Amino acid sequence: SLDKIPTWREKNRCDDQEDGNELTGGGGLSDKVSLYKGDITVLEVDAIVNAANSSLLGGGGVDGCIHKAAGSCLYDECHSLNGCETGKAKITCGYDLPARYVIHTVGPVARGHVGPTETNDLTSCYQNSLDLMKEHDLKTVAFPCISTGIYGFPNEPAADIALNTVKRWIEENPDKIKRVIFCVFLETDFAIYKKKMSVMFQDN
Ligand code: AR6
Repeated sequence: SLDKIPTWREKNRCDDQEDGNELTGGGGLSDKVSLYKGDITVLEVDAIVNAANSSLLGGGGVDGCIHKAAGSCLYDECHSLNGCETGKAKITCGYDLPARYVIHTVGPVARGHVGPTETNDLTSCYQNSLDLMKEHDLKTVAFPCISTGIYGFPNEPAADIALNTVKRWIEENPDKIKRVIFCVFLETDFAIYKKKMSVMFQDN
């Protein structure tokens, strides 16, 4: 369950104690984020985010894994949603998943190119997903590295957008979310997130 996934602060507890910081637990930004490497479909959270395509009818990558684990009722509900535009998000039940809901968002097709459109669209994916969480009063969420697989968004700038957008959203909505798990699948993304999170979530 979620108790087994440490928050960023818990993971860096030794450093905290050496620095003499108070372990208040629950207040700051680093109490609300986690870095997890593995399959997003096993996570027992209120919602997992799916890196879908505009048809919302499934595909490869994390989308294929989520549909396989959730079962065919997810396809049926997605079929009733009439697709989703790039940067937007729609919510469904989680069906056979341990997660209660799935938030389907459509990342930009970048094919290696990061311009203003790709940047804005990827930012919107994270923002609109978190706005849906708030709207439905959901408190714990896991994000995959949206657009960085089949859609070809370069990993490093994608991680910057994911982390900065989530950080800003939590700061603007301090009571609305309990935990955001950055669920990476590849070792390269794990290393990128770890490095950036160490700088961003040091002592707050
Ligand atoms: N759990 C967590 N992350 C995963 C998993 C998993 N089980 N499987 C793959 N990833 P991608 P995109 C990672 O390609 O780039 C689909 O066909 C993967 O390593 O799934 O947004 C859709 O239908 C990568 O880091 O999504 C769309 O057509 C990340 O998830 C298209 O692909 C995203 O890679 C969307 O492409």
